[in-house]
Amino acid sequence: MAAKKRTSNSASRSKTRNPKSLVAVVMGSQSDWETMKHASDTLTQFGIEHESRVMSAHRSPSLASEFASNAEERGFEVIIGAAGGAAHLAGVLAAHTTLPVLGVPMRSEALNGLDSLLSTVQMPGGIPVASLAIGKPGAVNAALFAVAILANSRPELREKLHRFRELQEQKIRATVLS
Ligand code: RP5
Repeated sequence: MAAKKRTSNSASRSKTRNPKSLVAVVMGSQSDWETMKHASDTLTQFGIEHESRVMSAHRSPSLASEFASNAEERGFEVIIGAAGGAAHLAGVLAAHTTLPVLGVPMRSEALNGLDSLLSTVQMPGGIPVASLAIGKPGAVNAALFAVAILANSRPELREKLHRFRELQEQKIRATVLS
């Protein structure tokens, strides 16, 4: 419980720490942070300023719509939206911005994330959400996808991405099974 509280505070603090954040990591509940911390950690690994926030499409709808409406003006270039159940946060964020929105379905208790996946991926035509995998792999890949988007106009970031892939492959080539 204490760890959860710290997580929430650190997510809130990041808002004030990073006035020039390029990526917003938005999640529907504090309970999503354990998973979405992997997105934040991956962005940090690439040296990308970002802001992690909790806001909900159904529990704080005004906050979610306000945040997405102002995101472009605030300098964000990508929004990652994570939610579990039929919460549909990424779709709601996407409805209020033309920035790319990357959706991460959270693993849910009742349906193991299938509900989250469908509510994120099945966007009706006209308002796109790029949907990633359920849970931690989706969180990591959302961050890597954000890096790839930002790298289109930042050659140094493209270089980091190439290096990341090279190291990843080297690790696999070096794997010895005993
Ligand atoms: C969604 O409901 C959140 O994204 C979370 O994954 C799920 C459960 O939230 P809590 O009841 O744990 O706050 O809105």
